[in-house]
Amino acid sequence: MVVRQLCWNRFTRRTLFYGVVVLLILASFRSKISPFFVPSDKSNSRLKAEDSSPLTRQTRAEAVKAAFLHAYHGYEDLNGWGLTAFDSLDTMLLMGLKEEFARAQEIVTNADFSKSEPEPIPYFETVIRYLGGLLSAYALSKDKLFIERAEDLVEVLEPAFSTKSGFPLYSVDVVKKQGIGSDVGTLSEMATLQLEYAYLAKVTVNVKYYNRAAKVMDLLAQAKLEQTGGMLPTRWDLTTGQPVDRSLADSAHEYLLKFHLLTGKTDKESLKMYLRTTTRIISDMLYLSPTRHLLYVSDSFGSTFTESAPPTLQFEHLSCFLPGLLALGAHSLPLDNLNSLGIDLEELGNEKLYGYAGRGYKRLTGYNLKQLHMWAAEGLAQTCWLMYADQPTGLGPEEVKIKFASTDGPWRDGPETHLWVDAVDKWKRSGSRGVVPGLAEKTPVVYTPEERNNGTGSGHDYTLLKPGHLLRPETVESLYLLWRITGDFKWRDRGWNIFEAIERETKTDSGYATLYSVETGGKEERMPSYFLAETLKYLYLMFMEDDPITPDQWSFNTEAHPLPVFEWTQEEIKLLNVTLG
Ligand code: DMJ
Repeated sequence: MVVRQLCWNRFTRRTLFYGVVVLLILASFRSKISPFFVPSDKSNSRLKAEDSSPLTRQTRAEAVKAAFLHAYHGYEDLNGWGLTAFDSLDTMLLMGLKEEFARAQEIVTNADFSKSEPEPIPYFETVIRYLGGLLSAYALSKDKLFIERAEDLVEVLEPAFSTKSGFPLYSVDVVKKQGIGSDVGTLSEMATLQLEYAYLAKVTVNVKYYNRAAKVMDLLAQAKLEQTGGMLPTRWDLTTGQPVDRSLADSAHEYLLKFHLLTGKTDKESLKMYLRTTTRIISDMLYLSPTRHLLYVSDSFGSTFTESAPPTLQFEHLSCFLPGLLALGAHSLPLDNLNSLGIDLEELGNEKLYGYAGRGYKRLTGYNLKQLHMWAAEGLAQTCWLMYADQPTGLGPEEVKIKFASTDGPWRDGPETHLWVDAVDKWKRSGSRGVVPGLAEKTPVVYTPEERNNGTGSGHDYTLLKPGHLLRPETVESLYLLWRITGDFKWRDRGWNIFEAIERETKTDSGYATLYSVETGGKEERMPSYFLAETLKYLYLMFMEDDPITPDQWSFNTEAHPLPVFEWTQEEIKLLNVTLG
């Protein structure tokens, strides 16, 4: 899993004739459809003139809002501080839910961060949910209460930084004021704080907060990554600040791009790290399934540093943030002209240093990188959506295992290669005819109960490893971003189908419930706060009339709390000692 430990897709084409007709139609009302819709390149332009009517969109947005209200009465808590209220603040502001917001403000005002139940509190979850929620509420309301409480919270979290390296520990005992955790940290849990601390530093002009974010970025930039070809691995030594394994799973990767975007594209190191990560993913971790040719992302056994490392074939729901992230990068960065930023991809991947992985960097220089990233984003997003559409419930499983025709490869560079980039190379060499590998439109295959029971169904080239559905946001997050970035209505329609399935399959008298199985249903008594903070927010923004959260002006933290893009002023650069890479 290239999981965000917590994952991107799109493209096709039409004839020039249809393209022109559709674009003319779109041009007449595009500001209403997608305020920052940018016509994509031609491979990306299968735009359907099948937009739902404004009335339908409005009805859909209202339906999502009603779901939010219903869910808000079901409640999950963490730390005993009212997690759902904190995590839901900005969704309420975006939905215009004044009464609920006022009540949640009370909870924020009265929360006592010096006590918690249970003890100790997880650092990462507290940052992305509570701190992210407070900061986003401030950005949208300008109510200083949220900044005051954010500072109170950050103070309570300080003991997490009692490490030699400057990476935080796993958790904090807020009563004893002690950081708690093992000497080995997990990437996402120790390197997903940079957006929140940088924005807090911007608003308060407090160097302490800026240093926390900058230190983590510096540590990542200085890590010795020869063994992983420039990619950040999962487990790190919290004393030395260096990686201790080669496994490539994780999603603190998301913050590499988003930190660069949040800080007005001024930090070059984060951009370079993002380019290394995505080059490694695209060159070595994207595969095609054997029969339907679904594009998926998978970790490798051991290290992908060597040519022979086969993929684990595991594909997780958590990885489905990747198509959205790739699309966002392709939309926001001059990937087709990195020279304009003084960046040379081949140099970034120095073959001498990175060995086999270095060759991947060289290989990608032969492509229009913006286009390649968008292809990857589209193909992956289609697979993420199919994982939903293939199931009788219409909801996606937590994890699948992709089937493989032969267990011993070849995984790459052979005639039967399953590595996506090999297939794209071959397609390109043969004149780029037809659809890009992994991007052909797929039809969902839903097995009948008999086929499931007798194991006679055919068409799915995967089996369910973890069949539950956890109301997670990653797939709708990517569908939302693909819709906003490409303007292709199919992504939004797919989002609506998912919302309908949520309503049909998971609604309870008091909220919404996770499912034991996407095949047979069966509700568990659990409704995670991210369902309100993320899943319903992305769905709502997809349908609301004028989505104010434009990707050029806002950056979502990993819990979908939007923070406004900013640039450091000269004075702040001096006061905070900001280094602009
Ligand atoms: C959320 O808390 C965040 O999206 C996090 O980054 C990953 N896990 C959950 C949702 O699946």
